[in-house]
Amino acid sequence: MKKMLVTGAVGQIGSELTSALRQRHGDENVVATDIRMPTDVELRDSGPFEFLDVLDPHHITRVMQMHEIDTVYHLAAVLSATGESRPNIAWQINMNGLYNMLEAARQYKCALFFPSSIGAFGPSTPKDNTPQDTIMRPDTIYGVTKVAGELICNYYHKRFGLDARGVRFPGLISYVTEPGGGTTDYAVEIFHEAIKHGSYSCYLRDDCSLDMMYMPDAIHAMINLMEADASKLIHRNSFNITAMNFTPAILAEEIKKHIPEFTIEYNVDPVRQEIADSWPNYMDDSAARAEWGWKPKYDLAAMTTDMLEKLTVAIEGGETSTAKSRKDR
Ligand code: AKB
Repeated sequence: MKKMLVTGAVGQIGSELTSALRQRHGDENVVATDIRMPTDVELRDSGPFEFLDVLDPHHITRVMQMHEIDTVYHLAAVLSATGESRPNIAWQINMNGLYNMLEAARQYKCALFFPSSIGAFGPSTPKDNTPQDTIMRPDTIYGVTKVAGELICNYYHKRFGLDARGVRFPGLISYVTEPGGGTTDYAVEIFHEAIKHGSYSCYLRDDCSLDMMYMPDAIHAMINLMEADASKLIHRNSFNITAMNFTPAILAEEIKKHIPEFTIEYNVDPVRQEIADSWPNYMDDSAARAEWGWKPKYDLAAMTTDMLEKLTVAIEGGETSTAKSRKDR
């Protein structure tokens, strides 16, 4: 039986991944870790939880040894907008944290999942249909840590035979846990504001095109990639994956199909706009489709319908979105 460890388990991806892995592999076989205590009782009580700082290598190895871990999903990271306001912290957590996890994974012969991002690309990357293998010269600290992360994961695979795999995530949309500190967060905030107030003030330009994905597809992507036949993988770190592509104006039109009175205005934040402008309009994810069968289920229409339905229930029920949506599964 596999024993898994998730870092950043209280975060946007980690909370849903932990729950999905526990359903698949058994509650006791998935160790959730974070520097924050989960407020979601189910996440905290359904399986093992450890306080773990990814900057503490000794504690990491103790936890890995104690739980006999063989697979690590390393999700603890600082996102793009927070990274620009605190570059030093972004470097510490995103680079030193990854290095500590790779070293522990090497020592205990674990497989490791690393989430890269569209942020690994930069202004000189081809913007449309961005190829799998292309120019990667990001000009944000977040992007620098993502490119370096991809390279060091590949290095550990080549040099030490470590089974490191990863994807380049686009913006992720979820009704369970809200993101924090990202450039693509508007695509989640807009749903909360549409339901609560019928209007949204967007910090990106109306025509700013970015790749996006609904969280259930992101969870499947991580699990499927880690379970994929290694002999079929030509690439490892990291695969372009996308599910849909839209601008704030297009998303607002889609929401209006469900909430006709919804209005949007634009109050552009120059820092986040500059970050978004340096990222691809849309990526080519054919390598992921060919090498491990990547295929998303949710397009813009399906995601919007599901998101509005689930989030409305959670908000009207007066529960946190996290607690409510977990019960609904
Ligand atoms: C961010 O906006 O920083 C993240 C990402 C695209 O990596 N959501």
